[in-house]
Amino acid sequence: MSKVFITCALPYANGPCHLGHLRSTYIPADIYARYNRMNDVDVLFVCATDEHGTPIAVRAEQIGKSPKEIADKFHKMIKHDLDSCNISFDYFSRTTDDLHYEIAQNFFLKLYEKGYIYEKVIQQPYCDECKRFLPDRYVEGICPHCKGEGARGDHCETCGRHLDPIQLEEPTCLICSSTPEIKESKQYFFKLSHFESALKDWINGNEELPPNVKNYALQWLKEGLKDWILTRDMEWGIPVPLEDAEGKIIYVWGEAFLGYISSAAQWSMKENKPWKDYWNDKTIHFIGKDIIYHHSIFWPALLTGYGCKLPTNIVAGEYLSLEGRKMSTSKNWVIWASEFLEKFESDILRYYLVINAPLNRDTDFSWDDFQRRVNDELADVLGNFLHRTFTFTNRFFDGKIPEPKEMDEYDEEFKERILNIPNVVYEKIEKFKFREGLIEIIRLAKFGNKYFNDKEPWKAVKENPKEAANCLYLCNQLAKTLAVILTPYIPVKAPQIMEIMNLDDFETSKWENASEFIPAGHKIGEPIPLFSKIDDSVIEKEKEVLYENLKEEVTMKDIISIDDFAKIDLRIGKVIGAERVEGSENLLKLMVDVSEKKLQIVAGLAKKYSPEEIKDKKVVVLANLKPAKLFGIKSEGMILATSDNLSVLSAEDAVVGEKIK
Ligand code: B3M
Ligand code: ZN
Repeated sequence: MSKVFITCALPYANGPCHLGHLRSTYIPADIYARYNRMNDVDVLFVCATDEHGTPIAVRAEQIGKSPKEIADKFHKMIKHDLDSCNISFDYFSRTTDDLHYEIAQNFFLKLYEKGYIYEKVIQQPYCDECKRFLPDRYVEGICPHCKGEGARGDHCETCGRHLDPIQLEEPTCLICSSTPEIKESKQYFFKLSHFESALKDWINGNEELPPNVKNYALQWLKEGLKDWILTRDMEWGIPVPLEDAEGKIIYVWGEAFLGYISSAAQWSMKENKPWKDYWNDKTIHFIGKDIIYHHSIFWPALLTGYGCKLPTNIVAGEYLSLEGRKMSTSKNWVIWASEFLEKFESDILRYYLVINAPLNRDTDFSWDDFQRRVNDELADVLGNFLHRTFTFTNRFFDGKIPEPKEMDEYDEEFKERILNIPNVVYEKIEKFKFREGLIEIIRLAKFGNKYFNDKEPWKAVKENPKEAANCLYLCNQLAKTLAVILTPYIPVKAPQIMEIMNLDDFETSKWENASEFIPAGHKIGEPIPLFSKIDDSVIEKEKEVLYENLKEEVTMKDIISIDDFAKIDLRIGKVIGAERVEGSENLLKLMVDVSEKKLQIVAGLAKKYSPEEIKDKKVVVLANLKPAKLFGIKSEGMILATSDNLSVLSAEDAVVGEKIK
């Protein structure tokens, strides 16, 4: 039995899944996994949440939680999203798992021992306030290339370029907003440049790589490869397993790939089967197009350095826009998987996201188009064909598949197409052309409807019973064939078709049995409605809710979410020093102890309190305010007080440093 190792890009554990993720990566991979299982291929299908990296660390710091707490929350949500869409992983792990740490560290060590990782002292932004280096997203500034604002230490969203943090103009620390200095720090680099020609050979020699992956990879290779910095000075991550590397962790992209392996290794322990056999037979990575670079260049180079077989193929799904606009989670221009799947069945989502466009093309989700396809194709074509076939069989043949007799040419043509369709679809899926396979299926269902209409079995049953029998015989065969080959696409509905037909699991689960004809006389059950139409009012409502988000962008300023509130770090602080600000009637310069740190705060309270009066008071402090200068004096927080009376909020029996929630 041949084997295949199938992976999906590991979702970052800092947000739930939206339809774009499902479309580009998870649904195609799941179709491929299910299809292989039905073809007697031994499948190992794994994934995990990617739980390190600065986005999670920064977010954690901003809302006063630990990165692990955030990862826990989103791991659960993501798992739920993928389960609701019936993504049939054999194992779904996490990169914070102990085994993952071990595997990633060993991988790093082996590359180091082989000389593919070397040390180099480089210049990095350092925040003197926070007392730490500022990797990746910890620093923000102006992009040196396109002058876009809000560029991060590793990447500019405006022009899409990869950046070195010290290139940023007007850099600021994302946590305390002060201006970082440049300091030297030792880091570890991966000799990516060394693998340039090996990668060229691999990419050029790999016939199977889809054009989008191949073209991008070749373009980058043409530009020449630079060595990759593989470590960071930060806490959240996998420690570099070397003696003099304290405080350094492996860069998230230097260990996330190993999640494919560690998830498989977990599965191996559970099932007591070696995952390596799968890897060595055939390995397919399903990813989104934004990480083609990582998978076609960086990962194969790491694997080559380590001495491991390279993946067989990389399948990259392109972007999904929403109602013609780029999806944006920050602008809430997005449809979350969980919200969608609460209202609509997962199979119709799978159907729509596959039939909508080929995987290697950007495409758009629109509510109207979704409704049209569900109503016209699933309900009117497929659903209708199945329903009339089953209803007529019950009404005129006592629920038994009739005996065929002397088929005419039309019957023979139809029969031929039924016998052929599994091969047609097989060839498409083999080439990752999932949409094309599905189109062929719908085309044949359409033909089935036409055949049914032309044969008019409701008339024929009285006038020419043989013709009616042939018609229903063949229509039932098609119904069964469709059920089998639709299983990878719509894994909930397809078995329901089988159930109606009283066909057991054996028949359903094997592709090769897809067009094995059911014997005449087999009794089927009563039909149940499988695909219902979506009402206009449902779509109108969805559009209304979605388009509200565009308005909210302008009007929502006054309303904050609980997450926004959680960003506000309110604490009890004790005023330990107070003096008037010279030249100002309003301002007091205070030193406030919030236990972890002492904040210098310039407060407009001088008209109400003298320095002596406010000293030793326990007050409520906003402790994570962006520092600013007032009267030329740095102010690092805010004391809460009423706006007219200037009465300071105090809590004398609270503990200094206590958080307010
Ligand atoms: N966590 C998600 C992304 O960039 C990233 C994938 C890792 S795959 C090893 O889409
Ligand atoms: Zn830029």
